[in-house]
Amino acid sequence: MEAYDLVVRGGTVVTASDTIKADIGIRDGRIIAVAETITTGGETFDARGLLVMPGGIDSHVHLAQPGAGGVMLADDFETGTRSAVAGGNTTLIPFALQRRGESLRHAVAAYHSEAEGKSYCDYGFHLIITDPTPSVIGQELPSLVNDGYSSFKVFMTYDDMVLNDRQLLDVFECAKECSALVMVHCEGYDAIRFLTERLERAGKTAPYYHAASRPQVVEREATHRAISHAELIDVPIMIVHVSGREPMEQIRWAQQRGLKVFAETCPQYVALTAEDLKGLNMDESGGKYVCSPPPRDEANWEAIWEGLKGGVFSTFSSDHSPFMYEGPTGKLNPRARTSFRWVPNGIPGVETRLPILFSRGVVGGRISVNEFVALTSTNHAKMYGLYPRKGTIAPGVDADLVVWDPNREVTITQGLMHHGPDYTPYEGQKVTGWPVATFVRGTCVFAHGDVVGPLGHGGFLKRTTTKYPAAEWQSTTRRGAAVGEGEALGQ
Ligand code: DUC
Ligand code: ZN
Ligand code: ZN
Repeated sequence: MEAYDLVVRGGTVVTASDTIKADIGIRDGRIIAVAETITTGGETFDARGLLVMPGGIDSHVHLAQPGAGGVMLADDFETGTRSAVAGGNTTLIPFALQRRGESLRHAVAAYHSEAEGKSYCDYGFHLIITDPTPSVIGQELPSLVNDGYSSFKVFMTYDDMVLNDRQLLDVFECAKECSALVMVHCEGYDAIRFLTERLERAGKTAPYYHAASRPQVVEREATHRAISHAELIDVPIMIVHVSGREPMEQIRWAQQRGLKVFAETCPQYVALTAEDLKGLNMDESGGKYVCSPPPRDEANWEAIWEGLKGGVFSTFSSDHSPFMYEGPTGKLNPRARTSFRWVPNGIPGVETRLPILFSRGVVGGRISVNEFVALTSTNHAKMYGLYPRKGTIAPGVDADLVVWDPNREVTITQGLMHHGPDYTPYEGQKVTGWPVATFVRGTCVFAHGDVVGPLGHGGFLKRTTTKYPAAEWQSTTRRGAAVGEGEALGQ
């Protein structure tokens, strides 16, 4: 028997802390050796001139989820995970959405049957709590946390999902008792409704006004409210999809006070602007960019970079929430043409997350390649109970790797994508840095532009609760090695 099933040879191995030249020996889906030179071995993957990093972990994706008004997402587990591995990801954490009146167990079972046998990469589930009844809070949540669903998301807006302050506090208290992590969508429901109605009365119904109906002040207020509730209960929270300076500054303020407040941001907040929502000429093509919170402007991109560099953000996720553009369930559906309020909220991005951060961040000189790994993989594993099995390169861990060409220049276009929707909001954007191959537990699932399967290779991940004490938690998830500390990579 060969000592290894596969050796990835000659690459530059990058983790959140180190950059070294090494070979990686893999057996039975796990990394067995990381050594200067491995001479024995079965199959070889030649990684000379390339980076070898822990596969991307995207902890914020929506797959096979019903949207408002019964509109379905354009990605199920097959197409969504196909797109994910083509973008260098090896683990996703999508959501199991509880519909009001439904038991959480029932929701979780339904998502398992959507995912089983239909995933190219590994996956866990966060729970979306829309109906925190006494039995959900008292029985279902604690037992589900125990079964490996150790994080839940709550919404401060959306008719069919919003929780009031009392409900938020109940969920926060439950999370504290079971050591779960609560993810919070921070936008104020009443303010959005008020602004939406005012815009509609003035005839301002084009997709562009989606951004005007959800200004940063609405996000800032809700962010502050969520932080206050978390402080009251003394529970860690994760503020998701932070879009600009105002909410970022609230989070930084909370962190400086020692509160256990973590934060996530996404590609749309460093690569799209509200101007994109104008479309070609204030037309419906602006709907392609409708997501919540909306993209802001270039000054706010700089604020997000400040937060990424300064450690305000632990994770960079896609918030992949794909809808078709054309067709009866798309962004252009007949109702959506009457007002921005009916345009399905969300954009695809699981395949372009790594290239956008690498290009604008690492190649752009804003973050180190080690920080890139921390923000796209390691910190997701740490925050959501998968570390060290996932999120790093070391003997004994799962052989989840992305082999990356740091110099490849690509123009993002729909024709390159492997996802379900009929467009990418990043069409025409030029990036430097692109995945060459993706390995999930030692199996090559993507190479040189093609998804090579096997479908069904991905399995469910039972996640633990995060046991780091707050201070250590913050210091281990805030950043990887800073620019200059790692190897320069000749860029
Ligand atoms: N919130 C999300 O987290 N994803 C998509 C849309 C939204 O509002
Ligand atoms: Zn959200
Ligand atoms: Zn989302």
